[in-house]
Order: sequence, then structure tokens, then C-alpha cells
Amino acid sequence: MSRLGLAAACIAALLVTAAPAEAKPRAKTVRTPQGTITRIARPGGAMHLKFRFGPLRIHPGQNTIAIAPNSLRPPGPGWITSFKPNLTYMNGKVPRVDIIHLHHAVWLVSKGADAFRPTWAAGEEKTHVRLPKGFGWRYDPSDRWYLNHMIHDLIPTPTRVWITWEMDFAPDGSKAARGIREVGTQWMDVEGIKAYPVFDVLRGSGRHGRYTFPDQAANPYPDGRVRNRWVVDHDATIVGTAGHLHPGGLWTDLKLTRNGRTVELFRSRAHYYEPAGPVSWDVSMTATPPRWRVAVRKGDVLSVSGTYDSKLASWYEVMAIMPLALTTAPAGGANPFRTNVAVKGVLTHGHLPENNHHGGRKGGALRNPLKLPDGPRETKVDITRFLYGQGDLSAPGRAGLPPVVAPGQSLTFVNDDASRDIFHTITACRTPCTASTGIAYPLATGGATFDSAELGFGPPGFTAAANRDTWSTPTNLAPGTYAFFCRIHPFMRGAFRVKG
Ligand SMILES: [Cu+2]
Repeated sequence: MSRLGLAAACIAALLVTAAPAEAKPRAKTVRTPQGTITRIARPGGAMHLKFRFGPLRIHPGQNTIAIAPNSLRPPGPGWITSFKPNLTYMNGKVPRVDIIHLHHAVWLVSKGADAFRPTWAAGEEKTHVRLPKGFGWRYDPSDRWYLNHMIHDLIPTPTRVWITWEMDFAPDGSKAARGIREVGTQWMDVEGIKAYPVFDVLRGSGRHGRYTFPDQAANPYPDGRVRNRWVVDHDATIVGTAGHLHPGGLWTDLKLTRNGRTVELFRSRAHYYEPAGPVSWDVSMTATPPRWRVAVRKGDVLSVSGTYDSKLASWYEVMAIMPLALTTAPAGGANPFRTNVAVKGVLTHGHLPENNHHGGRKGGALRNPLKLPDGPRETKVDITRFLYGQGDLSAPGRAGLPPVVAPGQSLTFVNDDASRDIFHTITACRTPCTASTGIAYPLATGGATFDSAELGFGPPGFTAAANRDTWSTPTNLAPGTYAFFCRIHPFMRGAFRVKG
């Protein structure tokens, strides 16, 4: 989900929940086996809640998904009015995004006998959600909460982290809770509700350097079930939304179709602070402004799409999600066929310091594969302990020379680290692919477009793993030297050569 940015709404923003409150004497922290809960009193009997879930043990190079019951919740029945996720080390410091990456966390809530529904979510864009004044998500102590999280370690070093989130909360009976109208999260995702809802964007696909899923996909839903739509089942008001994308993502769109007419409701744009453009997590999404309300009717069809850059690079395993905050309480709302509701959104945060390491600097220690002599003729390369067994650009001597295959032949990579739940990829990168690693480098920019997917194993449909540990290079590559990297551990670089 990216992570996933999200759950709907607006942001009056960062200022509202900023740090000074911590110094107030009325903050009270409770420790539990699952983490800590800090309660800070606010006017009108409201409270600001801070949760730290963990500590979570992060294994070397992990990119796995976990799901666990979540007992870190408000102290009693009431209303949740904002949500702000993050990730920290044990000392409270936020990890650099090129080292530890919050791929996603999704807060799943079940009420009574209902199924678990995704209600809030976080991705590396860390969208801060604040419902418009007067609305809240209902919390009851009988609700069950689960947390689905995917934390990605980009280096071979283990560590420990907390997943953190902050909520503003109005307990029942408090002045702050008076008149609050209930909202629910309607999850809108181009891939529907899945544990790992991803698609690929290949360089050169789409039109004019942009690709929209599912609109421009040849066969977006092979099983025939259209997943990016929801038929509204009761008259309601949408009070907010914001999109979630991965690097390369430009915007998500929310549209409504009624009686054969379709209208845009909102475009959530990715605003990149990244100097290299739309290529990294140095980004913030726009959310709907606080007064935005759209009335929808039973039978309306809502749909979402995600538009990505397809000029700069290929983008693998990306997402496009756009949860809505929806209420069935009287809340008015514009008729989108009479009023243009697709207004400009509001950024949810500025540049974050954890995104300061962009990479791409030349002159590092890696060997330039274009200048290296031929390595041995090989049919197979093992990947062991974060090292491509032949042709790794960090390897000295003969081991670092690019293995050679004849035109029409292929080279097979085997990920021996898969047995330790470490996934690797072989992803084409423009040669020489030797610049420094950061959030914006390397990218999938090879002259040839190839990608192995994540070699490794996991419960099918639940993880990023391809459920195989081998991959063979395409047999149609022209003679030349091909550089590649691992998308999961981008410091890993290698090369091979096609030569008669
Ligand atoms: Cu790797």
C-alpha cells in the first residue's frame, strides 16, 4: 500500500497534532504487551492518543507481510477524528526511507459479526488524515482490530522498530463528542481488496509517457471480476478522500457514473519534492479540502484509477488506492452533475527529512561493467548473502566480471537467500548502474526492460514473493552488456554480457 496513504479525508494538518503537547503534564503513558499508549488531554474532554506498536524485530533484508491482533486502541467508546501514521526506531528516530521503508500498514476493524474492513492505512507517503469537523469513525471496545504490516529492510542489517500512529479521540459523553456524525471507510482500490494489490507499469506503455490502470491495461482483470468499482448501496455523502500511489505515480482519480453519465469527483495528485521528479517516496498526496462534500445515491457506480509515469522508468508492483470517508447521516453534499466538485486538493504534508538521501551520485566503489573484461561463460548464477554470485559490481577480482551468454541463450539466476525469507530481483538498470544508492536511484531504466519479480516464497496471494527462486534472462537480448539491480536491496548491482 505503499504504502497506503490514507484512509480518506482532509488535513488541516500537521500543525494540529504537533509536538508541543508532549511537554504538557497531562500526558499519561500505559505500557502493554503490544506496545504503548499515550493519552494527552485536549479541550472539551477530547484526547490526543499516541500509539507505539511493537517493538517489531526486522530481519536482514526483509520484505514480508505480517498480520497481528491489535490491542492498542482508545480507552473507551467514542469517536476517532484523525489518523497520523509513522515508523520509528526504538529511540524515536524516523528511519531513512532508503534504509527502512514502511511499505504499508493497514488497520483492519471488525464490528460485531461483520468481516474485517480496512479502515486506516499508511504507506511511505504517510498521509495524515483529518476528518472534516463534526465527523468521526465510531469506536466501541467490542470492535476487533488487526494490523497488517509490511516493513521493508533495504539493507542486510537487522533492527527493531515501532509502528506508530496518532489519533484525535472524542470519548462518549464529552463535550467534544456532541453531534458527531459517523463515517465509515469505503475502501476503493484498482485491485479490489487484496493482501497485496499490485500491478506493473512498463516503460513505454500507455500514451504520451503516462499509463492509467485499469483503463489502459490490456487485461486488467483476468478472472473477469472488475475490481475498481463499487456500486453505492445506500444514499450517502462522501466527506473526504486521498490517494495512495508508489514512486512513479502521478495521480488517482475518483469518478461517479449515474444513468450512463460519468463525472470526475476528485483527483488526488502526487506532489513530488524529489528533485529527480516523480521517482521516489519524497512525495505528498493531495486530499480533498475540508468543506468538500459530495452526495451519492443508491445505485451510483464509483470507480478509481491510477495514473503513472511510463517515460522515466518501469514501475513494478505498484498500487493505486483511494479510500473514501462516507457517511449516511444527513450531511448534504453537492450534486456532482451540477457543481464541479473536482477541485484542487490540499497537500497533507511537506518534504520529510527521512527522504533526504536521494542517491545517484557518481564515483562510488562499484566497478563499471562496460569497462570490465568478459567473465566466464555461465548458464547459472547463484544469489547468496545479498551478492550476485558472478558479475556483482561490488565484487573484486574475477567474481565481479560479467558472466557471458551467447545470443539466444539465457542465464538463470537462483536466489539461495530465499531459504532465509530474503527476496531478490534482477531488474534492468541503465548501464553502468554504478551511482550511489538512495530513494531515487537506481531505477528500472534499462535499455532492455526485464524484471525477475521477487524471487522467494510466501503464502500465495499474501506476499510479494513470486513463489519461485529462479528466473532466466530473456533469450531475445541483443549482444551487449546489461546492468541490473535488486529492487528490494538496491545497493545490490550486477551485470551480464550477451556475446557470440
Ligand atoms: Cu535483494
